[in-house]
Amino acid sequence: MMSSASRIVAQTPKQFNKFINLNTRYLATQAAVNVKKHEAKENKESASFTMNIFRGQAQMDQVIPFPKALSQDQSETLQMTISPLEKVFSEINDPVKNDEISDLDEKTRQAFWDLGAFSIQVPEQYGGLGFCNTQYCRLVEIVGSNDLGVGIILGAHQSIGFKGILLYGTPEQKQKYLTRVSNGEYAAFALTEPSFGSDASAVKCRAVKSSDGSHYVLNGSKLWISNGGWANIFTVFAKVPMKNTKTGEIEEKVTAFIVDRAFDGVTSGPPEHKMGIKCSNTAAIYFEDVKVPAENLLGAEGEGFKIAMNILNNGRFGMAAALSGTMQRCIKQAVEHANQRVQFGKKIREFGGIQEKIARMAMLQYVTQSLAYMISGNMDLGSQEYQLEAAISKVFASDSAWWVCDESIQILGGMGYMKDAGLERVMRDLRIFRIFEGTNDILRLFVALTGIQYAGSHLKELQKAFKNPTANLGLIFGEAAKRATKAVGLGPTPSFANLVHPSLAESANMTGKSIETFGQTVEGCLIKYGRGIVDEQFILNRLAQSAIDTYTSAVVLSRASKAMNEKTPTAEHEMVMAKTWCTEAASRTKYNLKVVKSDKYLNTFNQLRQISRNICEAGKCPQQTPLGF
Ligand code: MYA
Repeated sequence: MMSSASRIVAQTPKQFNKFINLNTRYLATQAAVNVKKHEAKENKESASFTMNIFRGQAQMDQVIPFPKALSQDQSETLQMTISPLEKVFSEINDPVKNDEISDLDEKTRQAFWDLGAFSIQVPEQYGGLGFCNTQYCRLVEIVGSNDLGVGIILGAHQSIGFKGILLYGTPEQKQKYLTRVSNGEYAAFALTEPSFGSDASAVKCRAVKSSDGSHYVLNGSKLWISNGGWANIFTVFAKVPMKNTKTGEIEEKVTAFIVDRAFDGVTSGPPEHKMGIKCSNTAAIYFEDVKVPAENLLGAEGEGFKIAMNILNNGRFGMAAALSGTMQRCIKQAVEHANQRVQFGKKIREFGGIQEKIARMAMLQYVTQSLAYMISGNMDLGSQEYQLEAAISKVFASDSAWWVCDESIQILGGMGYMKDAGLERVMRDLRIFRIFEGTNDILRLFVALTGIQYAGSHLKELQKAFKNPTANLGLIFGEAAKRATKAVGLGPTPSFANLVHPSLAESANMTGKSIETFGQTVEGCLIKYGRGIVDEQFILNRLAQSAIDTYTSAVVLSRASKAMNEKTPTAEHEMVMAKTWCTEAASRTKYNLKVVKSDKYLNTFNQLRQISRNICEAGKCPQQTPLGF
């Protein structure tokens, strides 16, 4: 189908001028978005599926085929590790006790250390298991199905605590610290401060280099640090004053350090009292004139923000893995109940209301698990471009697990509400997952804005041509017109039906249609809002939701196709789940993309803004009861 822009190009001179005006305006707004805070990035092709849907393109390299990341050897090693881990959970770890005492007793801690569960991805030369992301994913899924509190202790340690050393450490730093974090010493990631949570560049902790360059003097405090009270080794982010080589001015730039509790001036506060994940330790950390040796700089001065973001990106799929396990556990409990509970003369599994719940819970778990293995597999195969997908996996998993746990409780009814059922603990544990490691709200905006920025960067070259249309008429008529339509997603409807199992071709076509509409809608939003799109959170959230629905559809199509092609015992079941997911995701996307273009709905957004302002100004719900007092 021809797009509106390409139809204009093909028609009259008047319409051609309209095309130029439209695109000049569009390109100007694109440029404005690109320089939101930073210079426009290079016009670089991304291998990320999610990035490319913002241009209306289906880039399938990192989606189909489903990544096969493990060698025979790795599979066998993994299988040998699974049963000892399950044994510790069934015989030693007691989630109820952990929750009650808000701690993990010494015997249980030691059992996890002995297994190597604290250093799953540390190379063997430093005392770890040397596992890849996919192997880690499988183990974490088991952790998540047993005890999320333990998951946080393990995750805060290795997913973020020492991950910076693994990714950015010098050989000396690795030798010195990875051996310690694999051998009984806890690590923690210290980013959040009393004055910020989401706004990670607003770091106030400060480190000033000594005049002889031998060390930095670190001051400041960090808040809500998981493992904070137990850790000996911290990855700390602090601002360092440094000279801008271009302007000569002194600027404060976020920088990463490895800080040892043994350094004078490092202290931590008492454990926080939390709603859930109680056995994990959360505490404030204080740094008072701490002398951090220069060799403990992690990466280069001023690179700390990127390092922090990349550590978080690198570990986020772990949350999807853990929560896939949690959902499995909740579903199992709900199904056991539905299979035996009789009401109104029938097992409750026979009722449509229960069937819909179970089916939806199962699909959410299937999608989450697919995301975890898709992302970890791609990472193992060398992908460097997974930050949007990782953010999506975290948002999707934590929203889904919350809903699945809630519905499990609903299926159990009154029994589900009782402490003995164990689901209320899981629910309390789960609540934080939508908040930490980047709130879901912030990560949705991150997905939308990063995608928009990427789509915009592709029009730089064309923008130059439009600055001098006479001289570049050929370019505009020829290549540029083609690129303009393609770059913004206005080419023919992207199709990848040929890449999936024939039984899923129709679903792939639906997803392709979503990608086309998505690219067009992103373009339309940019034309309309220009740089102001960064402040249109009602719209950005709907774009993010559409990106999530579209990416998850592609991922399950890939996984179910693999199952169908390999004729696995559950292939038909997976195929039905994938089809159902794609149909519903495509109609949500159609709706969400319609909403952001419709005056009626935009007016509703204004009304919502107004309602919120009224409440905030009153500081409460301002209306009286209908009784008038
Ligand atoms: S740890 C604390 C977690 N905290 C956060 O996650 C902070 C959230 N905030 C942010 O992520 C950022 O501040 C946001 C951007 C996204 C808001 N990847 O101008 P900008 C680049 C790559 O947009 P800002 C915890 O909770 C961007 O492209 N690059 O920045 C413990 C730009 O680059 P350029 C990124 O508006 C929980 C530049 O940075 C990313 O200031 C314990 C500036 O961008 C990114 N993500 O903010 C969990 N973001 O200059 C335990 C930005 O080139 C683990 N950029 O254009 C549990 C695990 C599960 C269990 C495991 C069991 C074993």
